[in-house]
Amino acid sequence: MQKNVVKWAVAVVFFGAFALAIGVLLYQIPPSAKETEEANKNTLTIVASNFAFDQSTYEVKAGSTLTVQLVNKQGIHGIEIEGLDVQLQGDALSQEVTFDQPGTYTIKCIVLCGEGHTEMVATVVVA
Ligand SMILES: [Cu+2]
Repeated sequence: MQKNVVKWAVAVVFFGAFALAIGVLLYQIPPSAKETEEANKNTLTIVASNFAFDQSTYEVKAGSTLTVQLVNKQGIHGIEIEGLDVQLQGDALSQEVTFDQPGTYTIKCIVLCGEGHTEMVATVVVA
Protein backbone atom coordinates (compact mmCIF):
# COMPACT_ATOMS: atom_id res chain seq x y z
CA MET A 1 0.00 0.00 0.00
CA GLN A 2 2.69 2.45 1.07
CA LYS A 3 4.73 1.54 -1.97
CA ASN A 4 1.86 2.30 -4.31
CA VAL A 5 1.41 5.74 -2.82
CA VAL A 6 5.10 6.51 -3.34
CA LYS A 7 4.98 5.28 -6.93
CA TRP A 8 1.93 7.36 -7.57
CA ALA A 9 3.54 10.46 -6.06
CA VAL A 10 6.66 9.96 -8.17
CA ALA A 11 4.53 9.59 -11.28
CA VAL A 12 2.64 12.79 -10.51
CA VAL A 13 5.83 14.75 -9.88
CA PHE A 14 7.43 13.34 -13.01
CA PHE A 15 4.42 14.14 -15.14
CA GLY A 16 4.19 17.63 -13.67
CA ALA A 17 7.83 18.33 -14.47
CA PHE A 18 7.37 16.98 -17.97
CA ALA A 19 4.31 19.15 -18.61
CA LEU A 20 6.16 22.17 -17.27
CA ALA A 21 9.15 21.49 -19.52
CA ILE A 22 6.92 21.18 -22.58
CA GLY A 23 5.13 24.38 -21.63
CA VAL A 24 8.38 26.28 -21.24
CA LEU A 25 9.64 24.95 -24.57
CA LEU A 26 6.48 25.93 -26.42
CA TYR A 27 6.41 29.30 -24.79
CA GLN A 28 10.00 30.10 -25.65
CA ILE A 29 9.94 29.16 -29.30
CA PRO A 30 9.87 32.57 -30.96
CA PRO A 31 8.19 33.09 -34.31
CA SER A 32 10.77 32.32 -36.95
CA ALA A 33 12.85 35.25 -38.09
CA LYS A 34 11.41 34.79 -41.54
CA GLU A 35 7.82 35.13 -40.34
CA THR A 36 8.66 38.28 -38.41
CA GLU A 37 10.44 39.71 -41.41
CA GLU A 38 7.45 38.95 -43.64
CA ALA A 39 5.09 40.69 -41.24
CA ASN A 40 7.36 43.72 -40.96
CA LYS A 41 7.72 43.91 -44.70
CA ASN A 42 3.98 44.17 -45.14
CA THR A 43 3.32 46.66 -42.38
CA LEU A 44 4.20 50.30 -42.09
CA THR A 45 4.02 51.13 -38.42
CA ILE A 46 3.87 54.74 -37.38
CA VAL A 47 4.33 55.33 -33.67
CA ALA A 48 2.93 58.54 -32.24
CA SER A 49 3.75 60.17 -28.94
CA ASN A 50 3.39 63.69 -27.51
CA PHE A 51 4.16 65.39 -29.91
CA ALA A 52 6.05 63.57 -32.58
CA PHE A 53 6.12 60.49 -34.74
CA ASP A 54 8.89 57.92 -34.29
CA GLN A 55 10.43 58.80 -37.65
CA SER A 56 10.44 62.02 -39.60
CA THR A 57 10.51 60.09 -42.88
CA TYR A 58 9.03 56.72 -43.73
CA GLU A 59 10.27 55.06 -46.90
CA VAL A 60 8.01 52.86 -48.95
CA LYS A 61 8.69 50.98 -52.15
CA ALA A 62 6.54 52.20 -55.02
CA GLY A 63 3.88 49.69 -56.00
CA SER A 64 3.78 47.97 -52.65
CA THR A 65 0.66 47.28 -50.68
CA LEU A 66 1.14 47.66 -46.95
CA THR A 67 -0.96 47.69 -43.85
CA VAL A 68 -0.44 51.15 -42.44
CA GLN A 69 -0.77 51.00 -38.70
CA LEU A 70 -0.82 53.81 -36.17
CA VAL A 71 0.37 53.03 -32.66
CA ASN A 72 -0.38 55.61 -30.01
CA LYS A 73 2.48 55.14 -27.59
CA GLN A 74 1.66 58.26 -25.64
CA GLY A 75 -1.41 60.45 -25.93
CA ILE A 76 -4.18 60.01 -28.45
CA HIS A 77 -3.42 60.87 -32.02
CA GLY A 78 -4.71 60.17 -35.47
CA ILE A 79 -3.11 60.50 -38.85
CA GLU A 80 -3.93 61.50 -42.33
CA ILE A 81 -1.62 60.95 -45.25
CA GLU A 82 -2.33 63.80 -47.60
CA GLY A 83 -2.83 62.81 -51.21
CA LEU A 84 -3.47 59.19 -50.28
CA ASP A 85 -6.81 58.10 -49.00
CA VAL A 86 -5.51 57.29 -45.55
CA GLN A 87 -7.08 58.34 -42.27
CA LEU A 88 -6.45 56.51 -39.06
CA GLN A 89 -8.01 57.48 -35.78
CA GLY A 90 -10.20 56.22 -32.98
CA ASP A 91 -10.93 52.53 -33.38
CA ALA A 92 -9.70 52.43 -36.98
CA LEU A 93 -5.94 52.44 -36.55
CA SER A 94 -4.90 50.35 -39.51
CA GLN A 95 -5.65 50.37 -43.17
CA GLU A 96 -4.35 48.57 -46.21
CA VAL A 97 -2.79 51.00 -48.65
CA THR A 98 -1.35 50.55 -52.13
CA PHE A 99 1.42 53.02 -52.77
CA ASP A 100 1.36 53.08 -56.54
CA GLN A 101 2.35 56.69 -57.15
CA PRO A 102 5.94 57.62 -56.35
CA GLY A 103 6.21 60.89 -54.48
CA THR A 104 6.49 62.55 -51.11
CA TYR A 105 3.38 62.60 -48.97
CA THR A 106 2.74 64.48 -45.76
CA ILE A 107 1.55 62.68 -42.66
CA LYS A 108 -0.11 64.88 -40.09
CA CYS A 109 -1.93 64.41 -36.86
CA ILE A 110 -5.68 64.90 -37.21
CA VAL A 111 -6.64 64.69 -33.56
CA LEU A 112 -6.33 67.89 -31.52
CA CYS A 113 -3.94 66.32 -29.08
CA GLY A 114 -2.43 69.28 -27.29
CA GLU A 115 -0.04 72.17 -27.65
CA GLY A 116 2.38 70.28 -29.90
CA HIS A 117 -0.32 69.14 -32.28
CA THR A 118 0.73 71.28 -35.26
CA GLU A 119 4.30 69.97 -34.96
CA MET A 120 3.15 66.42 -35.55
CA VAL A 121 4.13 66.17 -39.16
CA ALA A 122 6.20 63.57 -41.00
CA THR A 123 6.60 62.40 -44.56
CA VAL A 124 6.21 59.19 -46.51
CA VAL A 125 8.57 58.88 -49.42
CA VAL A 126 7.32 56.47 -52.05
CA ALA A 127 10.06 55.55 -54.50
CU1 LIG B 1 -2.47 66.03 -32.75
